[in-house]
Amino acid sequence: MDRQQRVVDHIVDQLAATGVDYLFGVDGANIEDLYDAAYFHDGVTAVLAKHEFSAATMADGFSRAGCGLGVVMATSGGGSLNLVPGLGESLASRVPVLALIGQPPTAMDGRGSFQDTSGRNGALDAQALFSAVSVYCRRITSAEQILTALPEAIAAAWRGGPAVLLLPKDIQQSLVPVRSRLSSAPEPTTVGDPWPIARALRRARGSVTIIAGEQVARDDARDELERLRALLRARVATVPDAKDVSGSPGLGSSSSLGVTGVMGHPGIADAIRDSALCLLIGTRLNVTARTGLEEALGGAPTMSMGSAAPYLACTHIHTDDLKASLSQLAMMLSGYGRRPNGVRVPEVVGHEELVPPRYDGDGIRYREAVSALDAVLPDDVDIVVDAGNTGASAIHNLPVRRSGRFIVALGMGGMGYSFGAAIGMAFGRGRRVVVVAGDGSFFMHGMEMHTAWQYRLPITFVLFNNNAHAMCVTREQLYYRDIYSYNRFRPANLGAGLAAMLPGLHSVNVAEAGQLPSALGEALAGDGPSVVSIECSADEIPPFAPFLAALQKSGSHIGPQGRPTTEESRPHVAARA
Ligand SMILES: Cc1ncc(C[n+]2csc(CCOP(=O)(O)OP(=O)(O)O)c2C)c(N)n1
Ligand SMILES: [Mg+2]
Repeated sequence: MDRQQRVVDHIVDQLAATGVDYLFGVDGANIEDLYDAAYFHDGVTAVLAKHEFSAATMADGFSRAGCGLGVVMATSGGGSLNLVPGLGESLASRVPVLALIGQPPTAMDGRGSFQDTSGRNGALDAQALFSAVSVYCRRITSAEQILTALPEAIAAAWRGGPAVLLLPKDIQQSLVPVRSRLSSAPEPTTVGDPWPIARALRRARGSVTIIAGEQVARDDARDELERLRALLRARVATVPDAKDVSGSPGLGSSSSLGVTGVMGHPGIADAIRDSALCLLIGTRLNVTARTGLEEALGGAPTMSMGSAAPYLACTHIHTDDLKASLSQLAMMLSGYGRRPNGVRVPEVVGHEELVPPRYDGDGIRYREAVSALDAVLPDDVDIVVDAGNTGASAIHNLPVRRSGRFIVALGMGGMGYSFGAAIGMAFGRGRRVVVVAGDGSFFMHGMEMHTAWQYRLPITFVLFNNNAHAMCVTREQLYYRDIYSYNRFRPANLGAGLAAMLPGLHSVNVAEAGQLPSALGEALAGDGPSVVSIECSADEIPPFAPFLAALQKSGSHIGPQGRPTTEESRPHVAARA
C-alpha cells in the first residue's frame, strides 16, 4: 500500500521541492495544520505577520523582488478577508503569489459554522470572492484534488498573478499518497518572435527610445534589456513601478531618461518626439505610466513586446518570456549585415525634473530629505516606496542603487504596502531594505514594524511625517478651493513613540535638515531595523505632474507663508469628520 501523508504535509513538501522556502501568514484554527507541517519541514520557514494584508504584501514583495514564488497563508473568516487588498495588488500588478486559505470543516458548510464561507445556505461565498482577486481559485473538497490543484495553482501564479486554494480544515488533515515531488521547471510559455521589431530597427533612421515595464522584472530580463539598449545606443525610460529594470548604475544609467507618467520626468516626451522608433518592452502603459506622453507617442512609430498589448494602439508582439525574446532580438541585430546601421546616438540625454513651486514654510523639504537619503544610501540596498506625496517624491527623485530593487505597488496604489513588502524582501534577499512611507501609510500598516523588530530584519523605515494625508490636503487646496481640511492630523511623535514601544529599536525624529545625514547614516549602520521620522509639511507640493498642471491652470501662486493659494483661497477651517 502507498505511504500516506497529510494534505498539509503534501503541500509543504511540494512547495519546498519547487524552491519555496518562506510562507508568510497569520495563524488561526483553520490554518494551524499548515503551520504545523511547516514546522516539521527543515527547508521551510513559516513567518508570522501581525495582519494578513501585510502577510500578503510580504509574499508580493518577496515575489516582485525576484526571490521566487511568494506564498501567503491565512485562516478562514476575517483572516481570509484581510487578504483581499493584498491579493488585489498582486492581481493588478501580475505578481506570482500563492494564497493558501483555511476554511471551516466541510461537514458544517451551510449549517451555521463559525466563519462559514462556503457560499451555501446564505453564507459568504469565498470561492466567488477570491475568484475576483486571483488568476486561479479552487475550493478543495476532497483530499485527492490537491494532487492536481496544487500544480495547477502554482503554474497559474507563475503566469502572473495570485492563485488561491481554499482548504477546509478536515481536508487539510486528510491523507493522500506520498507522491514524487513536483519539478521546479516552469511550464513552457509562449516565446514571441521579435522579428518584426528587428526589421523595423534595421530600417530605422535616427534614435531609439525604449520604455521598459514591470514584466522585465518579472521575467528577470534586466541584463537582456541592457544588452539590447547598448546595441541600439537607445535612451531608456521606465514606468514608475519598474524603476529598477533599467537606468540604474550598471544598467545604462548614462542613457536613462527617468520615470514616465504622473510622477515622471518631463524630458521623456521630447525624447519620444525625436525618435525614429519607440519600443515598449513589458508594459501596457496604463494612465499612471503614460500621462503626458500620449501626444508624443501618437506621433512616433511605436512597437511593443510583452505579455499583454498596450492600451495604446501599436504593433504588438506577444511574449510570455521577455528574457528569451529580448535575447533573440539582440541576436537578430548582431553580426555582419544584421546591425541596425541607421540608429543614431541622441545628442543629449535630458533628465529634466519636475519643479514644484518653492515652499518656505515649516518642516524639511521632500527634495532635501530624498537627497540626504540618496547621499548616504550604499549600493547594495533595496528600496520600497509607499503612496501619497511622500511616494511621489521618492519615485521622482530617489535613484535606484546598483543591483538594487526599487519596489512600488501601483497596481492598486494601496497605502501601507511597503511595510510588509520590505519584510518579505528582507527575508528573500538577505540585504538591507529601506522603506519610504508617509505617516498616513504608517498609521495603516506600520505596526508590522513589530515583525521586523521581532525577526531582527535589516530594514530602515524612513517616515515622512507631515501629520496628514498630505496628498489629500494638496487635492483640497488645488481642487476644492482650500477652504477646509479633513486630512490634517493632530501631530504625533513617531520616532520617540516607536523607540518607547519597541525596546532597543533605533528610532529617532528629525526636524532639522542639517541633522539628516548623521541620523540616516546611524540608522543604516546598525544590524537590525531602524526608524527615522522626518518632520515634513502637508503644505508642500510634491513632484506630481497633475498637481503642477492644476497650479499652472488656476493661476495659483505661493502665498506669503509659502502656502499655495488660489484666487478664491480662504483661511483653513477644521472640518468636522
Ligand atoms: C488604502 C488606501 N486608502 C486611501 C488611499 C487614497 N490616498 C492616496 S494618498 C493618501 C494619503 C497618503 O498619506 P501619507 O501616507 O501620510 O502620505 P503623504 O501624502 O502625507 O505624503 C490617501 C488617503 C490609498 N491610496 N490607499
Ligand atoms: Mg502624511
